[in-house]
Order: sequence, then C-alpha cells, then structure tokens
Amino acid sequence: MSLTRRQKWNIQKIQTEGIKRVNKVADDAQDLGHDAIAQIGLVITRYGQHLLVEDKSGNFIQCTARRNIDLSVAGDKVIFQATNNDEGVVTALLERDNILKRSNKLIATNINKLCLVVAIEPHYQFGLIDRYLIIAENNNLPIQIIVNKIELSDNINQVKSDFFMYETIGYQVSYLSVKAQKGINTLRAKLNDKKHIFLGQSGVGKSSLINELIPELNLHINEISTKSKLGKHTTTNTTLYHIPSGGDLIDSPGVREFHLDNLSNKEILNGFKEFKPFINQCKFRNCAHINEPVCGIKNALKTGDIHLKRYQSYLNLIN
Ligand SMILES: Nc1nc2c(ncn2[C@@H]2O[C@H](COP(=O)(O)OP(=O)(O)OP(=O)(O)O)[C@@H](O)[C@H]2O)c(=O)[nH]1
Ligand SMILES: [Mg+2]
Ligand SMILES: [Zn+2]
Repeated sequence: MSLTRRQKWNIQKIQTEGIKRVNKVADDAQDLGHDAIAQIGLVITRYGQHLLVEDKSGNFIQCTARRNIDLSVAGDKVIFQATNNDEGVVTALLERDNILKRSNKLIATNINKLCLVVAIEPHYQFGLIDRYLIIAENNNLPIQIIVNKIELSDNINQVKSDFFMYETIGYQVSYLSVKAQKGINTLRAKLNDKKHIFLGQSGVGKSSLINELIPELNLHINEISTKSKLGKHTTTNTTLYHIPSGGDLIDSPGVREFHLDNLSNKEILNGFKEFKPFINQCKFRNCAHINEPVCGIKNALKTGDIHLKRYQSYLNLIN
C-alpha cells in the first residue's frame, strides 16, 4: 500500500511540474559536490531555520534552506540535495498551486480545502468563525466547518440552528465527537485523496481528531484549562501527515485570537460571500453598507436574505 502511495505521489509530481522544469531548476541549483543529486521533496514541517523534507521514497531529511530562496512551509515542493545520510540543503522552491496566509504570515501551501474546527468547549464564537471564513474567501480556498465535542452540548438543537446559518450560506458543516466516537467515519470519507489543513482555536481538538483519523500517529494533545476552558497551545508547528488510505492532513497550532488588520474593507466584504449578489443594488458605488440610502445589503437584511448576525459581524470587522 505504501509503495502505491509513493508511486502515486511520484506520478503526480511529474504531471504537475513537468520533468523539464524540474531538471532546469535542479541544473540551476548550485552544485553541492559531484555525488549530491538534486531531488524533489515535500516539506513536512518547518522549525526555525530548519525544514523536514520527505523524499519520494518516504525518507525524512533534515534540511537547511539556501538563503536566496523564499521561505518554505508545510505543503511546499522543493528541490533539495542530500549532504549526508539524513541531512540536506534546499536549493529551490517549486511553483505553488495556492498559499494560505493569516495576518500576513504564510501558514501552508498547495492545499485543497481548509477545515475549521470549532467546539462546544472552548465555545465557538461567531466573530472568530467569520474571520476564518474571510481568510478562506480571500485566499480563494474552499472551507468546511467541523463542530467537535458535541457530546458536551446539552442543547444540540441550538448548536445545529447556529450552524444552519452557515449551511444556508453554502458552507458544509460536520458535527462530531472524538470522545464519543461520533461522526468520524463520515468525515474520513470526505477527506480522502486531498490535502486538508485543520485550523481553529487552541483546545478544540484538531490534533485529537487527526490522531483519530490516522491512528498510528499519536500526536501530543493536552487538556484544556478547567477554569478558563481555553486550550494550552499544545501544537507548536504546522505539520503535514499522510492518511494511509490516501490524502494528507496538516495540523496547525491554534491561535487564541487573530485580527484582520492587514485586510482592507473591500477584502473583508469579499469574505462575506452571501453579500455579493446584493452589492450592485446599492445606489452609491462606494457604499459602505452602513447608513447610506438605497443599499442592497441593508435591503437584503430586511428581506431576510442576509442574516443579522453576519451583518453585525461585518460591522464589527470593518475598519
Ligand atoms: N469532551 C471532549 N473532549 C475532547 C474531544 N476531542 C478532543 N477533546 C479534548 O480536548 C483537549 C484539546 O485537544 P487537542 O487535540 O490538544 O486540541 P488542539 O485543537 O490540537 O489544540 P492546540 O494544539 O493547542 O491548537 C484534549 O484534552 C482532548 O482530549 C471531544 O470530542 N470531547
Ligand atoms: Mg494540537
Ligand atoms: Zn450598500
């Protein structure tokens, strides 16, 4: 099975990059010695100035990167040359299909879908969910919502009606419990053969869920604080893992909160995807959708086509 996965990975590389370009990049990379062969690798994680790179046979090589190349992160495809057994130097970065940035920081690359994990404890917040959706829309990446720890809720109908709002906008929502073993298999089937990154607050159970999906992994997890119900920032590196049956999962450290300071109001508006059909009904081209007369957004609010919670969130987030 492992061989098949490697072969698949190899074939995909050849198809996506084209042998010619890869050879060219390899030729351009400075010579590291006559027997240092340039190879394609996948960045598994970055820690400080170091990168853990996986070669096409599934070996892990600790690499440093040439100073003249851009920062690489989990999901990147690179050219590296082995200097000795388990060490190497990354000499080039291959073209990316896409990138994920949060607060101007590069998180991961070459992703198919984002998975926003929220939970009953620490309790989900609409403002935070909307910020993640804005990040996804502005990075042009699809996103799905995973509600974990549902066994802790004493009012699951309320939870479902809270998230129904996101479903009507067009986001897929999964309800599950790692602890009670509910909804895991349904989610696993949806993740097959793609590269997903798990995002969300510290303590919601991202690593627990990845452990559940890849049982041999045994990632470090931590209790949440009994007093504040907040997570303890257990995961510190964004790291890629292979699902044995196909597909990759990237675990990322939870952030307590983040702001959208680097985004313009136009980009924030772009993050509310259900607002889009109504924008051209505004009288003024530069309408901020706050107090202006004849505003498509405010009108959609009255007719119920835009949810009040989302509109309030928009008002809270714009500068
Ligand atoms: N009650 C309950 N607890 C859960 C569930 N899933 C995970 N947990 C617990 O939640 C706590 C935090 O889990 P982690 O997997 O470390 O959370 P994380 O999102 O990876 O957190 P960071 O790495 O800090 O970002 C652990 O004590 C888990 O055992 C669940 O379904 N129900
Ligand atoms: Mg974690
Ligand atoms: Zn308007």
